[in-house]
Amino acid sequence: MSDHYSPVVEHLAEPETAREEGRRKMDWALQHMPILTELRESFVADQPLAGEVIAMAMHVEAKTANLVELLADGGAEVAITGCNPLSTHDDVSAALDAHENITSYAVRGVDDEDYYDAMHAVVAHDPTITVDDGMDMVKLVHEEYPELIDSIVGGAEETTTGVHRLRAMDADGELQYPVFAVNDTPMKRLFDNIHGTGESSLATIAMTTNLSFAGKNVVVGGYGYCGKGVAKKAAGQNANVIVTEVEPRRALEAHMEGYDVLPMDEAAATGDVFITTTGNRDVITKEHFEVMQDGVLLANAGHFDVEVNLEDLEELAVDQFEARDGVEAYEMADGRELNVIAEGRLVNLAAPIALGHPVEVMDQSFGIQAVCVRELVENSNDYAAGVHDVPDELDREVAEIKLAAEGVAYDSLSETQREYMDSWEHGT
Ligand code: RBV
Repeated sequence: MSDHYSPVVEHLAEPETAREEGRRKMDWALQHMPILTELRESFVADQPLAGEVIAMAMHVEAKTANLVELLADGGAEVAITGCNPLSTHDDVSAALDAHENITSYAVRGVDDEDYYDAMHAVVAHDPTITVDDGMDMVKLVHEEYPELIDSIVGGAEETTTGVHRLRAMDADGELQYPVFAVNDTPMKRLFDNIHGTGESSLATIAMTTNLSFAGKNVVVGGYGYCGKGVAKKAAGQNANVIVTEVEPRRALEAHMEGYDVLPMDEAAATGDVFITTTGNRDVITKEHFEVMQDGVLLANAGHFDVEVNLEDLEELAVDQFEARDGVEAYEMADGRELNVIAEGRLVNLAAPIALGHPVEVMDQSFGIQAVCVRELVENSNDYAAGVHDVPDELDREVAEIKLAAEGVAYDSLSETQREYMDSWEHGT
């Protein structure tokens, strides 16, 4: 047991039972995480993170917990809290906190004050490394604990929105330590963002509402990696997919994929289900709510809860009630009811029954996280302050572990082929 103050244990009626349940969830996930399992062997043997203190703000559930334990078993002291007030699983948080080198401050459903108190409590451990999903920890350190920056070797960022914010911070000359853009690696983005977001968002909406996508008009806001996944999987469940976009090439890509592409002003009137994935604010606002059909479902799969403008919706509503667990119905003056899932927070993690992305894809994302943290410690002098792409050999290392675990064999280039590819002199 760790002797640090951990609010999750105080919060639980039966901490011991919760710890056991949290551990059971972690064990199940780990059986399907061959990358973390393989990395664990070398992390335990080599202790690459000995002496490091890692501050994390991530979705505290079973898969993340296995990453946290891997980092701790690699020699680090880890302090963690949530990166969304609704995504924490308290039993997992308690199980993690029982590890002697881990303190978990994450508690589900906390108010803003407790949420930020937990962030401060994590930073009070004097981190040498930060691991974020959304950049909150980097922001807090820079704004309120600049004295820590000199001893921080670097950070790693999980998600599109976090990388976007970090690049903006870097462009302003404000980012004062190196941070790896984990999100932007092939091993993360082509799997987690596409398959993970697509599958878990749709599964969560289906389970939360007990409704089908078949034959419905599903409006996908944004055709980035996440939007592509949501559109593809919705089409696979026999929905008629409508995409909205602001970027001409992405709009064209969606069109050529066979989806309807419409401005949100038009899509609003025909959609049955709306899923936003843009990373921007005000994707669905007052004028859209005014023309929507009775009974629509509104969900957000972007990192922050600003895509569906709930203030506008509250202003229009004459009544509001919980229609089901995780579904809030807003009644309009003309009698229409618009249903918001999981308070407009990222639906695949914040709905009451949400489990986050499937285990297999998180194994990949967290495998990249782990090798990035190792890289920061081993080669810290190679990285100046700023956002860094993850070295390709690290991404390949993780891909190779995964392919071996899946029993997938693949070819390699012969010397002649390699020479051919490297040469500009060959022609007709
Ligand atoms: N994500 N985490 C989970 N731990 O279950 N599911 C999704 C989990 C991450 C995903 O990598 C994405 O980039 C981020 O959550 C958005 O906050």
